[in-house]
This record gives sequence, C-alpha cells and structure tokens, in this order.
Amino acid sequence: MSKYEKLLKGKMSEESFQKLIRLENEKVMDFIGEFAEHCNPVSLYVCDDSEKDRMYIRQTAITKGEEKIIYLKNQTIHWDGYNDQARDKTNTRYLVLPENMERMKALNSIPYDEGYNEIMEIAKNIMDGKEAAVLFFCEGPTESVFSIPCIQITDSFYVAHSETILYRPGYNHFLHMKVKDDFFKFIHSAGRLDERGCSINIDKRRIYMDTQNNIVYSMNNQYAGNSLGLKKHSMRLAINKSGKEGWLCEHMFLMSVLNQEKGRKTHFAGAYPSACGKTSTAMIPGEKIVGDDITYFRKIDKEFRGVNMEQGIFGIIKDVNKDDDPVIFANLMKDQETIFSNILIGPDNRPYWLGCGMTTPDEGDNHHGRWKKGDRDEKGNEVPLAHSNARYTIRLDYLDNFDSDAFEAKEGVKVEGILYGGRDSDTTVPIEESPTWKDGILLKACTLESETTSATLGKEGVRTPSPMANLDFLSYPLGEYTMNNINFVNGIDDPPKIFSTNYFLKYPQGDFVTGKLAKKVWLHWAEGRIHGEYDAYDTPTGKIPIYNDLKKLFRELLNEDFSEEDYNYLFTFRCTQWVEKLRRTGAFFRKIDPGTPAEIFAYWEQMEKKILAAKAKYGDEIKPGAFKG
Ligand code: OXD
Ligand code: MN
Repeated sequence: MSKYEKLLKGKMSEESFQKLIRLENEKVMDFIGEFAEHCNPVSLYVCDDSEKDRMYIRQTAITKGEEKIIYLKNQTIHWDGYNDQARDKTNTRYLVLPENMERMKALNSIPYDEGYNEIMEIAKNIMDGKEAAVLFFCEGPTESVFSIPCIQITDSFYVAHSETILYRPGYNHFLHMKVKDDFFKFIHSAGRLDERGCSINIDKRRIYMDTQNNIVYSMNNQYAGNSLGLKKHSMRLAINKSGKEGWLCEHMFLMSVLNQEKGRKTHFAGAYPSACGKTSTAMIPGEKIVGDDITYFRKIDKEFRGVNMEQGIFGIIKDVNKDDDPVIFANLMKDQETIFSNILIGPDNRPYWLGCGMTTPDEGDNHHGRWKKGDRDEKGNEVPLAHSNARYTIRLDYLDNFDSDAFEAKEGVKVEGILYGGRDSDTTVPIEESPTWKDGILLKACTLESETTSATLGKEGVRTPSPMANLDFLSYPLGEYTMNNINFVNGIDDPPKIFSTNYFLKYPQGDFVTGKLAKKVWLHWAEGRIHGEYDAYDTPTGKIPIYNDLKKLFRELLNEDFSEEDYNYLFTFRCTQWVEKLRRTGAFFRKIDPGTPAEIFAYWEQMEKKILAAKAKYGDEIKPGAFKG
C-alpha cells in the first residue's frame, strides 16, 4: 500500500485509479504519487495500451492548442518556443554524488544535493492548474531480455502524443513483469505557457539526470530532445545501466541489407555524427530499415544481437524532398498520423520546410509566430521560413521499406556488420574493413569526426571529434566506455565486422568524387566480405576493396561506370592525414578523459609508428595494393 493512494485517488478518475491499482506495484504508485504531490497538477490521466487512451492523448493535445490539425486531418503542427529549438547541452546535467565528482568531471555534472534541490524547487507546483498524463512504455520488444519498462509523467500532451508514436506501449508489460522495481522514470513539465502554448520560463529550463535512481527531471521546455524522457534522457540512463550490466546502448541505426542475387539478408548497425549520412544509409533504396537512432545490443547464445529500442522516427525534415528522400517524403504527404514541429504552415494550411522541393509561400505561421518573408527576430536576424532543426514524428511501420520481422524479434537480430561513418574531405577512404573488433573500436569508432561544411556557421573544414557518434549521451567516462565496447565481444563466437565509411571525399578542386548512391556499393562490398566474398588489399589501418569488384558492383547495383582513376584517388592511403587524425583523437581523449587506460594511447602510438614506417617505405600517398602489411 502506497502512502500516496489517497492523494492519487483524489486527483484522478476511478478508471485511471483502477489502472494503477491493477499494476500491484508500490514503486510505481510511489513515483507517481510523489510528483502528483510535488508538481501538483489538478488531475492525472493514466493511459493503458488501448487505442482509446492513445486517441485521448492526441485529442487533448489538440484541444489544449499544443497541436493544430492542418490540411490533412491526421497531421498536426506543434511549435516549440523560438528559443527552444535544439538540445540544451548547458542545462543538461548529471546529478553526481560527492565521491563520484572527480570521475564525472568531464561530463556536465552538478553535485547531487545542489542539483536535486534546484530541480525540486523549479518543479514545485509547476503543474498547478494543469492536467498531467501518466504513460507506460517499453523500450525494445515487450517481455524480452532487451525490455526496459519506462514511466513518463508530463503536463505536455504534445510530449505524451509524440511518445505514443515513437515508443512501444508498455502498460501490459508492467502488468506482467516479474521484477517490479527496475524501470526508468521521467518527469517533465513544459511549465508556464504563452498564448501559442510555448514554454515561457526558458531561463529555468533544466534537465537533470539521476543515474543512481534511473530518474530524469526535465522542466520548462518542449523541444523533444529536451522534453521526451524516452529519447535522449533514457539513452543516457541506458548507457550507464548497460555499462554496469555488460550490454551496449549505441547511437546507431539498425538495418537489413538484402542481397537479391544470393537470397541473403544481413543486419548492419551504424553510428554517424549528425550530417554524416546516418538516415540516408538506413534508407538506401532496396534495403530495409529496422530503426534509425538508438540500438540496444546484447550477447545471446554467444551471438551479437540488436534491437531498435524505439518504434518511430523523430526525423530532421530539412532537405526531405521527393528526389533526395522519396520514401519519407511520400509518407509526409499522406493522411496518416504525423506531428510536424517548427515548420511553416502556409495560408493553404499545408506544411512547408527548408529544402522541401516545393514552391514555398511568402507568409504563414512558423516557430516565430505569424511570419512574412524578410521578418526579423528580436536580435535583428532574419527568420527563415522554418527552423533548420524542424522535425517530423511518424511511426516506422508506415514505411514500405520497414523490416517488421526484424523489428518484432524478441531476441533481436544477429548483427554482422557495424559501420562508423564520418565526414572528412581528404583522409579516410569510402569503405574500409577493420582487421579485428578491437582495431575497429580504436581506429574506426574512436576516431570518428565530422567536418564543418559551408552549410554550417563558422570556418569550413574544421573537424570535430565525435567518438562513436555518442559523446553527447555518455553518462560515464569515455575511456571506460571505450573499454566496455572493446570487451563486449568477449564470449561472442563471431563478432560483427567493423567498417568505416566516408561519403565525403572531394577532389582538390572541391567536387565530391562519387554520387549520393555510391554508398549502396560500399555497403554491398561490406555485405560480401561478411560472407567470405571479395579479396581485399591491406592498408596500415585495414582492408580495402579491389577495383574490379567495385566496378562490377557499380554496374550491377547502380548501372554506372566506375573509373580506375576515381578508384585510385578514393582508395589512396594518405599517411600524413592519418597521423594527424590519430593525434587529434589522442589529444581529445586526453582532454575529455585523462583517466583513459594507457593501453588505448599505446595502441594509437603503435599505429602512428606503423603509418610512419609505411610512409618511409612507400611515400606519403600509398596507392591501393602497394602496401604489404
Ligand atoms: C539527436 C536526435 O539529436 O536524434 O541525435 O534528435
Ligand atoms: Mn539521435
């Protein structure tokens, strides 16, 4: 019996209350009760997995004005505030106990008591006068070894609605689960709202994470990367939990590569820093997508198995158009449940965004309010027709290329290939296989970098380290996380092969060497290697394709010529560039986590020596096939 039963009964309908009672879970009651008392909503609505409750959530988001129906009646628009358009890294912090402050100092941390008191002060009565929703979800397939049950309390029906699209329903999982006290808890409030339904107290926007108790507090915000417990907050809790329990939570898509000729289906997962080709790889025409953002991996029967922990996509909409992203574009034009955020709604009540490939109107409603072309914001900056981080939220099973069997599998799918994809205009080759898993983590995953382009602010060509494309979400030190990645495959009979990709090599005069679909060729070469096909040349850092195999793949898959000249340019090993990359990586690890095990630095130093020896023997630029390892 929870001490909060009376309070909860007084704040909810008998139907909602009975849903809680049926769970027979005091821990659940205590969590909901504590925040029902502290945040003090007028009422709480408890959702089970029914369609009726899902519809209630969506309808309430509309009735309260947090979303509006647009031209197609199953589509809605939601605007986050003008200053709440991306993840707030500064105010996202870990609550850390005094004895762990030193270990966690490179991660944005705050002493536990100080942070807890601050967030509880902000949360006090924050839901005053509002209704809140209580939702149950399950990350990964329900009632499986991957499942992580989650509870979300929120006073934003947009947040609740988004999560019903993005995550598997979990009330029934809670009903049946044997271990009653191991679940993630998320408490969110949008705080006081303006007339457009946007959060007012952005200066009090805080996201505090307690990995000791698996609870995240998120206050005074709405952008999904800040507000949705199950998205990036849960990821940080899961990274911490997986580190302790010996599994992995990675910022990776999961896909199925289909070899029509051989009748094979091979699963790949891939990590790419933003704007390095993550979604476009997962959506390569002719292959299948299982998940686009977060994958959990476990060892099952000595196999490396993975699941998509989500069920929907919260995708960047910029540049989604009928040529570049035909599958997503077609789905955004259909009358099916979709939430658009921070795009433009034209006078015709239809959606428009940057790079949509349609003629866009000169006025409408956007993230800044009523908008006319040329309008300026409070700081004098011109307001674009939509925000560049505007998004769409849809279910994955709308997509024709969705692999539902792989998605449903309770034991996940056997993953045989891992891709780490960076962006660099002049160093790494388009595809390279790592000799071993450990080399792959230290050479492909840890050295990932993205490079600024003319499309981003600031100087072009600046490389930003992005180990595992997961740095923003690490909840324990980078060196330990790297070692856990290395050691994860101990006991696995046939670990996945690791490959690096780089779709962004340019000719010195600045043009890309290959077209956008060349990535299909690189991927199919990797698929063949996994199945023992294709010979390869050694380089100091791995194995690369032989020209004739690529020539054939270009012809078969894309019906394109691929010249030997392009091949030689793309697959040249550039010694100086690689040494610089290793030095940047080493310096970054030293800065971010001086406690990184010495063996990691020693490995990079050895590799540098190997590359310098190769340089002495073969010259700075080594043509494919010349290097004999
Ligand atoms: C991200 C996202 O920020 O997936 O990584 O939205
Ligand atoms: Mn992501």
